[in-house]
Amino acid sequence: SFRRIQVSVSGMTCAACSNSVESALTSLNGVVKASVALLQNRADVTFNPALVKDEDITNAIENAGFDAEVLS
Ligand code: 9UX
Repeated sequence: SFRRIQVSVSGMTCAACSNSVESALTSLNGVVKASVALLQNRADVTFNPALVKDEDITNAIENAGFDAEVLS
């Protein structure tokens, strides 16, 4: 079954920021859904845990230029 996590994302200041985080997450093979809420500083990510680890999610966000911490 898929795993769904909430990630705290800091450093996003505009809609282009949240769009780029969303694109970075969606482009990971194994991520089935990613939605980023700019005002809440949150990413909601659903993925196949056989293909993606939590750390891959935070690395992708950090590589896009933001700080990330898994909340749940
Ligand atoms: Mo606009 Mo968001 O330059 O960093 S993409 S503030």
